[in-house]
Amino acid sequence: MDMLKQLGKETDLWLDRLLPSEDRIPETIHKAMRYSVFAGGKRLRPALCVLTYRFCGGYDDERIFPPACGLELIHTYSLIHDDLPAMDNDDFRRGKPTSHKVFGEAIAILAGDALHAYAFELFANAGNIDVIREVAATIGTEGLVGGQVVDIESEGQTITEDMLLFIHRNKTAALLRTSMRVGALLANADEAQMKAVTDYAERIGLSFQIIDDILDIKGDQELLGKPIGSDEELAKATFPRFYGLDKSYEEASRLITEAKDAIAPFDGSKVFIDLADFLLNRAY
Ligand code: GRG
Repeated sequence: MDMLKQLGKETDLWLDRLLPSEDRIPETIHKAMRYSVFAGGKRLRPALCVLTYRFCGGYDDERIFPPACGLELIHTYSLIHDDLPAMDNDDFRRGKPTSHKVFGEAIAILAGDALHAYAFELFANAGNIDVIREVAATIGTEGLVGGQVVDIESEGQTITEDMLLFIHRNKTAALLRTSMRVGALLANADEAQMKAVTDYAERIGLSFQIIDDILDIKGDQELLGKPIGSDEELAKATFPRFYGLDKSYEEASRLITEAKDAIAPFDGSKVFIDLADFLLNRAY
């Protein structure tokens, strides 16, 4: 999608500007941080943040790109830790060997920790305490960490629909939702905008993880930049495992329709409608 690619390029320029350079001491950790951040990725979270900021009336790139990059740093941190031997034990991510394969486990863990810490510096510099509170809550036990714990504990177990929804909402949808809400908060969105943005984000967020599950079964490894079939190997709690492939896609599609309906009445919503359609039918 052209719009996503363009925003991705702008985000990369900002990330390069913001991250410590590789020759700063200790070089290893700065190399490891940059390695994973610049390994690729769609830059969806910063794009959602910037687009929402503009949708809600914001116009200052200098104000929105640093916290938007902070969201990408949190996301990259979660991927590094997710791939560790103690978690999903994956060797490839974004088309390259994972951080622990290149730098060893200790540096990979620390690279995640350092990205986490630096992201909060960027959020703090945005000068809005609600942003800091919201991102912190999204990462903790009521967000990514909580979702990841249930995800790990449910491996090989009989799953219920409630568990499945809990995992997907917390592990994936929460950060997408917060990415949009950070953009809205920094543009001083009104209540109606905030509600529309939140309703839209929750639905595309859940649908995004359903499509991720489907792609892990029938996606193209080259395009995805990682081997497929790992969910099956670890007997993960996924939508296709619970509902089958066809019903999973139907559910993702239903959520995308609801997301579009939530935002459609607002001026400037076309970009989000196109994005929702792209996310439903994405191949990577
Ligand atoms: C507290 C941040 C934090 C981490 C600890 C490891 C962990 C808890 C949570 C894992 C969360 C996780 C990896 C969720 C998967 C989300 C997902 C669908 C990732 C793929 O996102 P894309 O497709 O990836 O946007 P790219 O590479 O394009 O950025």
